[in-house]
Amino acid sequence: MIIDILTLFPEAFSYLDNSILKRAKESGLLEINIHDIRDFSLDKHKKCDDYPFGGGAGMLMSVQPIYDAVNNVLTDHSKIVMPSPSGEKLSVTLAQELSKEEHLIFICGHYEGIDHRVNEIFNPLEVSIGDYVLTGGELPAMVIIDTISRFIEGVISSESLSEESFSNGLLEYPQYTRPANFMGYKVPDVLLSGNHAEVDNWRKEQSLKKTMEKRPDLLKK
Ligand code: 6GU
Repeated sequence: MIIDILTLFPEAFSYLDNSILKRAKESGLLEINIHDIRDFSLDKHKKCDDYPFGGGAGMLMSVQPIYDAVNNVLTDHSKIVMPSPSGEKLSVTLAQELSKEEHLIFICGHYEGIDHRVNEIFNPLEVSIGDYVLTGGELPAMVIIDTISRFIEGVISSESLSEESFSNGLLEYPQYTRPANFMGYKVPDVLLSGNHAEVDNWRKEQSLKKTMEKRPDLLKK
C-alpha cells in the first residue's frame, strides 16, 4: 500500500519510523510519503490559512495549497481520507476495509478547520478517532495509519491479529513472560503446565471475565 500524507507539520510523523511500521516500510509492504502542504502555496509568503468568511474564531486552511497538494499525488486508484471529529468513527471493520486500498491520501487539517470546498471537490472519507476534539489531524492520521497497517498482509503475524483484543469481540487475556516468579508475584500455574487445551480454556475464560468486568458493552453486541 502507498500512503501519501499532506500536512503542515511533517515532523510530527517521525513516529512512523519506528518498530513494526519501519519494518513494513523496509520490506516494501508499505510506502509512506509525507508532503508539506506549505510547499504548494502560491502565496509569496507561503501562507496556507486565512480568516473565515462571515466571521468567527480562528483561521481556516485555504483551499488552493491543499488542492494542489492532492493533485500532486492523486491517481485513478486513490482513496482520500480526512481525519475529522465529524467523520465516521474508526473501527476494526473500517480499518480492515481501508487496509485493502492500494493508495491512501491523508489530508491533515489544522487551525479551526479547512475551507469546505476541499470536501466539495474531493469528497474525502472523513474519519474520527473518538468523540473529543484534537488540535490537528496529525495524531488521528497516525492512529488511523497504524490501525490500518496492522491489517495489511505480512505486516504482523495472522496469529497476533486473531488473538488480540476485539478480534473475536472480546478483550485479550492476560499474558506473562519470564521470570515465573517475580518477588512472589507468580505466573498462573496453568501457563507452565504445557497442556495446550487447558491453556486455551484458561485464556478463553480470562478473556470473557476481563470483558465482563471492563467492557460489558462489548458483550451486548
Ligand atoms: Cl480525526 N481530528 C481532530 N482534529 N480531532 C479529532 C479527530 C480527528 N477524531 C477525534 N477528534
